[in-house]
Amino acid sequence: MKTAFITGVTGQDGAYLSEFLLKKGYTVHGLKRRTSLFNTDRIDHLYEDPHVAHPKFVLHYGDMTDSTNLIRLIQEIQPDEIYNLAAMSHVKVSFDTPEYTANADGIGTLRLLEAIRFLRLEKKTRIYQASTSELYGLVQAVPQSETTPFYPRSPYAVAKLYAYWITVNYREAYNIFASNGILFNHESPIRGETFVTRKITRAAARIALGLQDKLYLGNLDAQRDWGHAKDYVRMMWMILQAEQAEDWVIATGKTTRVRDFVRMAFGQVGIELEFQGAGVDEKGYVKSCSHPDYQLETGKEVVAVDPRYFRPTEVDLLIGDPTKAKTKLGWEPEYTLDDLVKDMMEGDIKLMEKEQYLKEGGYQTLNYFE
Ligand code: NDP
Ligand code: GDR
Repeated sequence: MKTAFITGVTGQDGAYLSEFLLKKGYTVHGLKRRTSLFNTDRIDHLYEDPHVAHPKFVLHYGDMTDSTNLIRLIQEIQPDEIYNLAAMSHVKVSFDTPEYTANADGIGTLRLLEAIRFLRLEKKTRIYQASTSELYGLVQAVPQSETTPFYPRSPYAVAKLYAYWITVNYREAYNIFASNGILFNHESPIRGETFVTRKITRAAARIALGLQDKLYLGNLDAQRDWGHAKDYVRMMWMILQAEQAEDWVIATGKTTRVRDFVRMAFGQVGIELEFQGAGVDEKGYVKSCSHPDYQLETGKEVVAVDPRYFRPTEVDLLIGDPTKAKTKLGWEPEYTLDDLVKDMMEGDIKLMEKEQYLKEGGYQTLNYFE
């Protein structure tokens, strides 16, 4: 059976991909960072006691900024497939940490490719690079496909642009099976809490349960092509099983505004929202945007805009064209946006009910939001 090495194994996609590959019989090795608190919540259910003989799921300490660590691990593991999912993946945070983002997301990819070359694994090891729809940035054309020009709009996207092209270059120069998946936004109940969909579903659940009063968001008019992470990790694997290494757009082909995602999520807990407008007033102050008469508690506004969440340069419109993936690899997403919102809301309602229980028992609960 095959052996896979997943960087970013503790993240949303790393967790779903590990589950997927283990079910297929792979031995999965994952790269995790040393942190002062445990960071393995998403993969704890896959954990195997390292003392058993021939464990199928093995974690290794490491970091995308540490070449010698990556070379040593790849030498030891001798993977058939590498999935490079590790990244500082938050677009807004990349404006605060641009140099680190370039190092981890851009040069980190080079480090893996160099390890394959240096260890002479070109014929054995295939590599998947987690590229992104953020590469399209400032709209050049829609829907965005494999041939649409890139125009990155953040330090994150610029770092990922380097990673995209170095992957193509190593494929052409050294004949490495190296493919980019240009994935559009994909979400799930285990999405990071500071990405907009999860921030919304958590807040909708918390507000419905009386744990939080208000949700502050940034640009409500951005449009995203949102899919379910489970559908997208399946495609990562398909990309590495293809006959030849190529680059692939993975998307649903539909786009939705942030404000409409808000409406859908709150609708799941019986809160019908009407938006009065969005943004900040002429002095730059937060402007109310949700209708004050929502059905649970008249007179209370639940969504407002806070400019701290605006980005210095925004990506306004993403809508992908997944025709190539569908026709050449037979990929079809199983989840609709409605299914996704329901899945996320169910997850967060369960989680917040637990929190409510703790709060009623007098225990400290989460009080930090971003
Ligand atoms: P997450 O932010 O959930 O996970 C990122 C993972 O990378 C985490 O395991 C994180 O570790 C790890 N990581 C971050 N920095 C380093 C580092 N320096 N060294 C080693 N590991 C590191 O991202 P997703 O799972 O959502 O996304 C997976 C990949 O796909 C990322 O590269 C992202 O940029 C890309 N992508 C994501 C899309 C999406 O919509 N989700 C769309 C297109 C591309 P830790 O847990 O310790 O923080
Ligand atoms: P994105 O995802 O930047 O597309 O990157 P995110 O969910 O952070 O933002 C989507 C859109 O929502 C707007 N927005 C807010 N965003 C956040 N995070 N918080 C807010 O309060 C808020 N209010 C409005 C944003 O301005 C933006 O327009 C994600 C990441 O997973 C990347 O790693 C990946 O490459 C891309 O998706 C595809």
